[in-house]
Amino acid sequence: MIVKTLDDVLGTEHEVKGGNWTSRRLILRDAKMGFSLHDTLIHEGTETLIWYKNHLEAVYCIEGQGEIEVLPDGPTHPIRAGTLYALDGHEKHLLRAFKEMRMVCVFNPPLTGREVHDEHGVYPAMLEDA
Ligand code: 9YT
Repeated sequence: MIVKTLDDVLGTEHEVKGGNWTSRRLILRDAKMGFSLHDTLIHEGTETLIWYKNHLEAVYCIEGQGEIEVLPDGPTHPIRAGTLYALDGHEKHLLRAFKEMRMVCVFNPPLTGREVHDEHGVYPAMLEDA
């Protein structure tokens, strides 16, 4: 059984800063749960291009306000506390935060822990074996 708190992650290598966001990675691939789980802050006033072509991601907003625009033609969905979106089609998207958003993010396959987006908004398939 795994028990930890956000404080256990803050200030460690599993608090990953991605420019527009800070991802506090609570459960990672090495936990062998089949998913990773992150408590992520999307910083206010930012717009981030994201394309998880190698991963499925579900995102549940628990604080803040923003929107997600599916590329290339929309739609655009508002996001506020209580909104869930799940990228079950590997949708390329723009994520905008009007007020800092706090998101609970789940990835399948799980992240190894160190991933940041490349210039296309993509995470590599499996960084730790690279
Ligand atoms: C919502 C989203 O995809 N934000 C980017 C960071 C990512 N969720 C992560 O690595 O925690």
